[in-house]
Amino acid sequence: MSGHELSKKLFERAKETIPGGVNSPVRAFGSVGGDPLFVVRADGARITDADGKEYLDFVGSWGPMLLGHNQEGIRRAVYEALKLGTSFGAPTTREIELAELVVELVPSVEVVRLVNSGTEATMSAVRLARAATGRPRMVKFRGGYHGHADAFLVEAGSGAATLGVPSSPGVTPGAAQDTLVADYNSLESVESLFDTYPGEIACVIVEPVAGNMGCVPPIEGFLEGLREVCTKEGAILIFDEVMTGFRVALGGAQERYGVMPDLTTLGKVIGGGLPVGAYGGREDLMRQIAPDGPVYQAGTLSGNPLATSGGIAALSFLKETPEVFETLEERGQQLEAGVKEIIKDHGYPLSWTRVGSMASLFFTPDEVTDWESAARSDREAFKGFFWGMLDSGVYLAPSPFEALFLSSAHTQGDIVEVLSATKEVLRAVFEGGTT
Ligand code: KE4
Repeated sequence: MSGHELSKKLFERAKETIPGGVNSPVRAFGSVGGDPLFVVRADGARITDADGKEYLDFVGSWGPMLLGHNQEGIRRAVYEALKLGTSFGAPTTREIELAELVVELVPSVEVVRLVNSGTEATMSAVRLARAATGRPRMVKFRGGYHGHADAFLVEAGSGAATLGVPSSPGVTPGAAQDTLVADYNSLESVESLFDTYPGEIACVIVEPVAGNMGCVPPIEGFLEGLREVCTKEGAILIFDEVMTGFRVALGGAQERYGVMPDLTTLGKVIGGGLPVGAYGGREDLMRQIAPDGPVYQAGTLSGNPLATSGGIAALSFLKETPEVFETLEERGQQLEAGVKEIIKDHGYPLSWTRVGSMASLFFTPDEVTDWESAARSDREAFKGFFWGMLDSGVYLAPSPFEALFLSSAHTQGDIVEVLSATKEVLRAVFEGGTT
């Protein structure tokens, strides 16, 4: 942890005026201790901190940086947009272009509304589902994270799980009472809720690949089962693809697994690093959103010309260069093979999951299929691993309940580098070796 003096000073200063010194809790290194790094620039697969140290980055801004940092096409597009102004509060052609790209690329989306974050997308999608069905209740999954709207902060994942206080103060019983919690990968737990609350459940919202309890893939038949039970029960199936969208396939998890939700929420990659979220899906549902219909949702900066220029550049690049996904898969396979070899050769109590370019190393030997199994992770061992990797120049998410993200900017050499560091650091963590 030595050598981060300037970050330390900046953190002390930040804490004077910002809660916890950060604008999003998971950045505060709460579950790994120590002070967060202040990042001053990023290029490709690397970030540079305030003390001038460079790191191989596997956080990727928590998902948006699928093409690596400071990607030329995105940079140029935003620069050109900047010359024309920053926000008009009026319709712009870029909003049409981005909406048309989303409709073209995401199989189930017929109509889409742009917003500013994943949270806005998910809260709006649930409001729409409740309006369209006239039902009050929502089903989410233990360890699932869908942003910080009140109704979601019930046994949430990501930062909420990291903080160990999944149900946040300030969320009133009224806001939480209509949130029902099932277990990820357990169709039975979902069916039981529908049996208990017949005719009351408006929607099921699911991360089709869970990424906020670590990366937890759907087991065979889980997504298909959710589709069937929602269709049978007349409930809306919402795929929260804020993390998986445009990442696990060009068309997201719904393309990868061939299961079509009624509504999809998007974020992260859709903005190319600029603040863009979106929700969309069946036209008969989306036409109920104001001003077409009565379901109100709005936003001063929604569809912002700078943000949409970043998103258009990112999605256009992916559309025109689909081989990027082959590169991402190759890197993922290279990393996976190396990690699995280390685990096998040394018998470490670890398990590994991966879907495309999102993955997790869990500090538990048991297979992770849901929150309960993820929560068995050895937090102290993870903490030692995190700091050992950071001291080795590798920047991982500062939480055992986050995914690691590969980008198309990560080279084969970068994967060799991170595997070498992983081997040394795990030896130190589990065998007391020196790193
Ligand atoms: P935002 O409001 O943070 O843009 O999106 C919320 C959200 C919704 N749905 C899913 C599946 C998500 O992963 C997220 C946000 N993910 C976290 C990382 N696990 C964001 C990082 C943070 O909170 O700072």
